[in-house]
Amino acid sequence: MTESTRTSNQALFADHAYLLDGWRRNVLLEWDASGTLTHVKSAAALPAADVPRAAGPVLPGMPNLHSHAFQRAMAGLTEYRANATDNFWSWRDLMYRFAAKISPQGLAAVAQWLYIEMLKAGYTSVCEFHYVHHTPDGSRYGNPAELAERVVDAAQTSGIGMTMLPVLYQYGGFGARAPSDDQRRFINTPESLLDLLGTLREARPESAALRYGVAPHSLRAVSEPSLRSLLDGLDTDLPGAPVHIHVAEQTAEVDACLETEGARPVQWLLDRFHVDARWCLVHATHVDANETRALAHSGAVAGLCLTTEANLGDGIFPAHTYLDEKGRFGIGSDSHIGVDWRAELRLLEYGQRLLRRQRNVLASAEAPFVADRLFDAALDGGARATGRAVNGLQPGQRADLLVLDADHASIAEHASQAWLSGVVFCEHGETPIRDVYAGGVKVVENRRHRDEERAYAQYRLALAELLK
Ligand code: NGQ
Ligand code: ZN
Repeated sequence: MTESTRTSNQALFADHAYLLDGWRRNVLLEWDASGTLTHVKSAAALPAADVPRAAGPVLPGMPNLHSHAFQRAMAGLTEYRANATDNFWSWRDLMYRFAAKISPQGLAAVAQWLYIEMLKAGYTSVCEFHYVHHTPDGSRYGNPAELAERVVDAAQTSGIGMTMLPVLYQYGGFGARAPSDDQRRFINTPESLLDLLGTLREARPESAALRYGVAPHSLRAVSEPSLRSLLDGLDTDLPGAPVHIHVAEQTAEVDACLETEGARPVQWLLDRFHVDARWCLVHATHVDANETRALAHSGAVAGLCLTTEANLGDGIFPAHTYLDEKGRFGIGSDSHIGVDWRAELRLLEYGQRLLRRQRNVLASAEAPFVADRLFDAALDGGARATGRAVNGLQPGQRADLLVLDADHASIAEHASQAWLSGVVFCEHGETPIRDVYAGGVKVVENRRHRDEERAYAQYRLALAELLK
């Protein structure tokens, strides 16, 4: 990112901004040349003429803690019944066929468009759970990090902050089953994956906008010893870096884990590894009461991907109990059937309402406005999962800012207390998010990203190629 693409002033004055303690008036936000907030002052004097004034109320940007970028290209293409019992596993077969076809250029174009969609929706960070590493026949590219580099470049060009998590996919199922042919683009050993990560870090060094971690794909795809050597290697190379894993998304994998390992997946992981705040357990859908409590107390983040979990028929995470136990969560768009944090939060609450036949289930005595409570929690948990400084409007965090349209029909004439409720629960036409800053750079203005025409044209070409 060159200096000339930055806004000339590294400051913004907001008549209203959502700080850690809620909506505040007359807030002056200032950041440094690297895009990190240096001052956040409420009840500030009206700004000097050279400080731009936000066009509406300012929210912090939301992290998206789970993405498989290539899957954006198949959104809407698996919504038909191909056999009598269509389920997660038959969807996975279709997804594998898609993954087999993606080229480096195609992946770059899909990721570029996806990250622009994310920014326009108010996601300013993404954790990319990246597992398509090799050529279609399973051999290495000349550069083993070829595909991961394309994804990192797409993030950097779009302006979104990224946590890149190269995935260790080693086995085809519990009990170290051999991988199938349609998994061959994914397969690594802990050593080859750490090598790939080393190559990637050299080519695309970490910065305030880019961090690395690892993702053992799932308990199905690694063994206890391979997970241990991956984590040992990570601790040598990048101590404390984020670790994300899919877990307990489907009842069939809970059953298989019980059968081969003698324990439920989340319990198994908590018993054998030091699962703490650096971990993100993606889905964690099927947890019993003990696991729910233990997961909440571990400090790990539950990575909830509500629209994908609904789309794939996964099940419903026990969010009410988990929040009662002070469990941490963040949200992800995962398969990108939709890219909108508002929809994820809404569905999180609606699943609980439908189950319990009550309203405002995920509110609490201290936080009666459910949208505010879920927004705060998803920001905090999401930020933690990124391992980056993106936790809200406070000094030391990134200048990731969303400017709302105060004239939007979902919030116009409402008191500020009801703004987040309108933003999350109402769906009336276009998004109420007007402008977006990522790391202090205004990347979306008046609902348009600076590169969207070019990126969309390339996305369509890539899609046409994939669907040929
Ligand atoms: C994935 N997606 O890695 O993209 C997985 C499917 C698997 C979700 N779990 C593959 N939603 O779990 O084996
Ligand atoms: Zn996933």
